[in-house]
Amino acid sequence: MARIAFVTGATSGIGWATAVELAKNGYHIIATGRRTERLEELKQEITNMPVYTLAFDVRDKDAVQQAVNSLPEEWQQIEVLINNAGNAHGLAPFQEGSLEDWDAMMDINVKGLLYVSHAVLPLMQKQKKGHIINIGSIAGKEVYPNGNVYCASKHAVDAISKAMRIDLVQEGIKVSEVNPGLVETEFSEVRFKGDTARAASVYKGYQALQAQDIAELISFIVTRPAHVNLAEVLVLPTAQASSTVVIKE
Ligand code: NDP
Ligand code: 8X3
Repeated sequence: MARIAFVTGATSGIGWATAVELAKNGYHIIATGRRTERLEELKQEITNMPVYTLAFDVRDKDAVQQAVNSLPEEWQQIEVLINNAGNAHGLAPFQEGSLEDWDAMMDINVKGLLYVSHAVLPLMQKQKKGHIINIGSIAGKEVYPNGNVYCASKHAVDAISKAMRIDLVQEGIKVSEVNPGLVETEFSEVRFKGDTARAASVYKGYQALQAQDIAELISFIVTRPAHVNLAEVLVLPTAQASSTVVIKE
């Protein structure tokens, strides 16, 4: 029977690399995100396994449910859910924070993850098995200057992951949390609202993690034997020791 992985935020960065890597490991891929042209490009790139695309905004709970309901029968037995869609919006002191940015981070990183999980879970419950991987962050373990609401959103992902693991263990569903440090993706371009020079400076002077590093880690986690759950992993570039300690040339 086909092994199916549902990946949110598959249009770039960690999600894209994870979709490609899981396909290499024999998974049929449900790739999701808002940018339909990117979803088409991903479909072209993954030639070894079937890919089904769903375009929706994770903030829209009705759209999330409709997208999952629209899956053809042969795509409904989802074994792996990668809750990856998310971003930071802004990097400002709390007292200068933008309500729009705060809404975006809480709505996407926290509520979006809840909506997708809520929609996909019944499909796993029917099978009495499944594996949910939530992409948290070092920002869910520490708070750093100006990180305030992004850190809060990732602390929420940390709490939700622990809570899911406790409640879903009786359903035979594994829950894992992957918490990366600095990964060079479109993340900083989004955080700095298209300021590419500022975004590039985040990754200068040291070797940042690449999306592929996280994809390989996720692939390792989902391919462990049935009795093994890698519950939580913190993965950092070698030059990074904490949110605020990064050794740059
Ligand atoms: P990218 O910006 O490259 O990718 C973000 C992905 O999230 C895109 O595919 C985007 O798709 C999707 N997304 C964003 N908003 C929405 C939305 N409203 N609805 C649906 N999809 C959405 O960043 P990364 O790959 O780095 O980020 C992936 C995850 O990793 C995030 O949760 C991030 O917080 C986390 N992370 C990143 C780190 C880093 O340093 N890069 C470190 C630690 C954690 P689209 O725009 O097409 O909708
Ligand atoms: C992304 C890493 O350090 O920008 O979660 O918060 S960081």
